[in-house]
Amino acid sequence: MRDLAILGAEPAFPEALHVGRPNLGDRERFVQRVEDIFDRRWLTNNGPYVQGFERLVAERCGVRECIATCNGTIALELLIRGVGMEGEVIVPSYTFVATAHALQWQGIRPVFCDVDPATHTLDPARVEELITPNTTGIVGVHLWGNACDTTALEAVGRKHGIPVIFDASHAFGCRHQGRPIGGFGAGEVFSFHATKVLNCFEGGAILTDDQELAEKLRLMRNFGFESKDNVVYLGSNGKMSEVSAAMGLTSLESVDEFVGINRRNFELYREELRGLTGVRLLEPLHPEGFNYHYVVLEIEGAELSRDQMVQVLEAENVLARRYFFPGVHNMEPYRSLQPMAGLPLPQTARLSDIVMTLPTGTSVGKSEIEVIASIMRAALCRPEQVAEALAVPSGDA
Ligand code: T4K
Repeated sequence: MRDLAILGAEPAFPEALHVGRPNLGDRERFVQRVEDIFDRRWLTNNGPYVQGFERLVAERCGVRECIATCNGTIALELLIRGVGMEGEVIVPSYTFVATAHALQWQGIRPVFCDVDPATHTLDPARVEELITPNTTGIVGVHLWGNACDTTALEAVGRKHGIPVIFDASHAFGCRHQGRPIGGFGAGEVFSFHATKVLNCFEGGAILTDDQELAEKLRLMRNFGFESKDNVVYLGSNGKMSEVSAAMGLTSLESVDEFVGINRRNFELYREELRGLTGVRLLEPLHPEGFNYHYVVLEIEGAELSRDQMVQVLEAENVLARRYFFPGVHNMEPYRSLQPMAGLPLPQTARLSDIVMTLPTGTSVGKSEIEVIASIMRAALCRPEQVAEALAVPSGDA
């Protein structure tokens, strides 16, 4: 059996394995594009690379309009404002903090809703219970690339006359109900951050079929300028730069390959982790239309807790992450502003305690996955010894 670093052995990996290590496309193609940007001295403000990137993303998602932005958070802020949300908006707490910040930043109160334990996405029945006269919208998150129950959420939205939008930051390349994610609700937002399946260094996009909304969003993205010297709308600066679009175009050329590698990794993890008591791999809702960008484990009923397992792996230089611990409602400013927000969130609390994500992507292969699984297996074979060596007390989360 493998010796463990936590028990004094050398770490299994000399260099850290990350969750979110960027997938890089063809270096030459990217450099050519950057040379071209230099030659033409057009660096940002709706340049040709941004326009080309928008066209290709819209085409791929089968959506009329794509508005590229400097990151996913700004894209969310613009879309939230663009569809007229204010007052209170229902949102999961089990997400990356940016989903809620995009609301709070504009003085909108995020009302935290629990998630479905099977999919980790908004539970439509719980959403309905939280609607008040002040509710002006719903923001669903396609967490890990698993689509929300869009039909049920949109039905709730229609019933109460409020818009539903989706934070699809994790879901580029995923499908739902036979079509690509990007075209659901009043609009959807992608993140193209370095750690995402499609990467622009920093970047994001809003997708919508509503041309009037798209026009408004384009104004909002560029300070409200309709033409030179003519500001017709309250706006911000959400523009994507040409170099980010060049990276996006380069990533787009390789994204199917990245997804193929992610899928292979996912299947290897499934094989290697089979039979480990208390270790459950979250399966995709739609295996054929999934980007496999996150390898998500639930550690529950095992001889070691999730936190202990993360520590064991960290000692081996495997930087597993506790996404999305501890739930946004437990972070500031929400913890102070809404101290009771956690009461109706039992699934969020549970998932925050048991979920961890493992490294995948192009910098991880069969040998790394075999070693990671063997570390977990070895730790679970001698839980008392491991627990003793760790700072945190043993538990069975
Ligand atoms: N909504 C959702 C549901 C989201 O998940 C996100 C972002 C957003 C909205 C907002 O979209 P953006 O405004 O970011 O476009 C990371 C990302 O920064 C963040 O984009 C992402 N979600 C989130 C899930 O993950 P951190 O704070 O965990 O990042 P960090 O710095 O710890 O990096 C993650 C790992 O990746 C580290 O182990 C280091 C490694 N890494 C990172 C970068 C940037 C590299 O190896 N190379 C790199 O260049 O948030």
